[in-house]
Amino acid sequence: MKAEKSKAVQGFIRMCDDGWNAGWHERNGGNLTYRMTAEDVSVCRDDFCCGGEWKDMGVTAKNLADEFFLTTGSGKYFRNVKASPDENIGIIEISPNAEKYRIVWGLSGGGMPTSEFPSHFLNHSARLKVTGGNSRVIYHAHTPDIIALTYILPLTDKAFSRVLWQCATECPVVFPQGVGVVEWMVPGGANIAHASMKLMEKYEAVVWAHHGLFCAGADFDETFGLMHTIEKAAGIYLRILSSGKNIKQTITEQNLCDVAAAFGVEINKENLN
Ligand code: 2HA
Ligand code: ZN
Repeated sequence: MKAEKSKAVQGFIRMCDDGWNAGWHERNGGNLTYRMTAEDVSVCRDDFCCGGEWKDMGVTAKNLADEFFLTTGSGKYFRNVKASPDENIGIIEISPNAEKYRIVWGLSGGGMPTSEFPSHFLNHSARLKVTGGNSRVIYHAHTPDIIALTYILPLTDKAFSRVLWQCATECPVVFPQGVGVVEWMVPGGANIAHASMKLMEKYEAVVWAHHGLFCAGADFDETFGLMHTIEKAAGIYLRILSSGKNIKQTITEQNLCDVAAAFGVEINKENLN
């Protein structure tokens, strides 16, 4: 089968387009990766080209040896993915020692995997470990309302988790662990990748101060939905602040615990008082 027609690639393209339409991907902002299943790979394999050069990733994680990833391209625009998938996204194979990758499909015309691949790679490694292999998607977007909050809230997991949980009743159910926060760092390298990985061992969502948000999930729906839910909560908080009124009532800590219990999830008490 043509890789482009496969369910995995079609789902990936749709998510890129949804992110673009949501307004989270100005210019070449943001990136998406998906760890393919054995079935996804076998469906696409006839269309793979081999003999591509192995290149260093600058990070390693043994539990991702020999995996295949769909990835957006470095410097590529989400806006263009739907019109020309083959140029803007690709499939890469990880080497047996998990230190290198090579392109097996797409990224035509000399493209490379996303500049944030080190962060995606280590985040996948952490999520794979804590979910027993269930987690497959890592998504980074430049979500404006979350970015705005990183200028006015303390850059702590607790401050962000509480504000976001209290902005919509569904929030504690959708991300009961809360969110992690990475202080401002230079993007694109191993340092920010390691800082994110540490938090991804605990959280499905990590805020990068003054930059954006990383979300992880089992599939495209869940991961896009998480990004959407968190960004929407941040937007609600900004509306509250910009109303110029004082907060008269909110979802209390007891309410947060009650809704979590009712929906059978365990809220992370570390992010409560
Ligand atoms: O330009 O989002 O973090 C891609 C990015 C870098
Ligand atoms: Zn970014």
